[in-house]
Amino acid sequence: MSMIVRRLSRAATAGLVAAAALTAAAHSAEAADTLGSAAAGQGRYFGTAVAASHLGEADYAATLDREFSSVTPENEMKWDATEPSRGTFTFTSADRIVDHAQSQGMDVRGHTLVWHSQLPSWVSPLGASDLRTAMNDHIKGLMGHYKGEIHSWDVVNEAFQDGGSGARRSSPFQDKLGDGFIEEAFRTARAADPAAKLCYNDYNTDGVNAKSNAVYAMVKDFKSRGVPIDCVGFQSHFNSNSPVPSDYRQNLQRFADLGVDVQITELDIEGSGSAQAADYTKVVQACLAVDRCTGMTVWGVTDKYSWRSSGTPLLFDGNYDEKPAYDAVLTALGGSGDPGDPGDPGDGTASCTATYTRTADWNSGYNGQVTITAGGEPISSWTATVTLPAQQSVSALWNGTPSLSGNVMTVRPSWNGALAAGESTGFGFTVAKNGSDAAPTVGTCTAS
Ligand code: G2I
Repeated sequence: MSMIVRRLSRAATAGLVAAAALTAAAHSAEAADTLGSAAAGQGRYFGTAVAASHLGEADYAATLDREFSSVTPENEMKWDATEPSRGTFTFTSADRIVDHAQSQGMDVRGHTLVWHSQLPSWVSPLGASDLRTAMNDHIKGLMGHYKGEIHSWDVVNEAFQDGGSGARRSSPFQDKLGDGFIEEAFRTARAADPAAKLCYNDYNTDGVNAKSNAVYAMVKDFKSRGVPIDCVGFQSHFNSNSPVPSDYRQNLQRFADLGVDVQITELDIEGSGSAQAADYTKVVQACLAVDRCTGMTVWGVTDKYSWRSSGTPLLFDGNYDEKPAYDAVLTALGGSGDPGDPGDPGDGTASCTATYTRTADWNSGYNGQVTITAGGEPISSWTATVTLPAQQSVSALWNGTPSLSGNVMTVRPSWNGALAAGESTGFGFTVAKNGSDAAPTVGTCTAS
């Protein structure tokens, strides 16, 4: 019952999703200086893994919203998170991510439907026929809830063993259902959401080796027998023990030549500085060299939340500052790099800053001045907010048009809206202290 309610409410928001996507498209046409917009210029998406628990952190959300055009829930769509007891689906955390992504016009990758890891404890003891039913019900329940909202699903994850054998990995599915479980999962998935691209996803398959050969043989077989598979995901977790393979591009290309899309799904590269940047460049260039490489996803926004906590493998450091690897990726994607941060000259984005000073002071009052300075582009108007301490009140304001709501004063230009890039104007005001000498707070300046 609860699932039916969620499905209806998700369908009801579809119009909003379309509107958000349009907004994002308009943004990307203006500024090719973010990962998402630069990748869009190459006909690709640029995504990141996201954890619902970090969305409330302002810098995390700001970096995510500014830079990325696709998100993958890092853990929230896994079996243990979505069906902790049989037949009872919980989508709260996954919905948070999907709703956030849609509000920003981002696409969503689904990760993952059938995997030996992060399984709830009720799955493994099931007998073969029950397990088959449970697997198909899980796929239908999860894909049904997000029908039409996920661009690509990792239908089966990591079903092959590491090492030289090319054999399937032991798992409840493999051990009880045999090789056919993968095919069955893909057929069930196609029926559950015909619009989603259905992917097989794995690691250590990034170069040509015994494991990738085994996946290659499976995909070739699926294509020849009409088993519905649309893409192969290459996780691409790299470090000094597992460097970017020299035949990465060739490997992506041979899969693409089978008639599937390829995607880089969980990219991270341990290291720092120019060496890490050079490795990221190789990966991006490999994807761009393969027509059917439709997009890339890094496995997290910031080093501080990476699953590889000590490896600093991502594009933003713990302070959300762009690393050399970020600049390398942006450049490889054909983006403008520096100077191209928001507010830099030539970025096409109207911006401004507001700074406050007290210009006069006496026992019962003071005069304040807010200086408004345009960013790297000319602006036609600006808005700034000034929040006064509770006791204080404004008795006069000049060179601006105020509107008051409680103690928050929103100020727009009177005659001084249009500013050249870098040019300043300002407004002044007189405040009655009413016993409080505290300073007002000036909010973010917005420009158009
Ligand atoms: O291991 C890296 C990735 C390999 N490919 C499949 C991915 O799904 C996998 O992601 C990682 C997540 O990044 C981790 O965040 O999968 C791990 C589990 O296999 C995730 O770690 C788990 C911790 O082990 C749990 O202790 C924790 O409760 O994350 C959970 C949720 O925070």
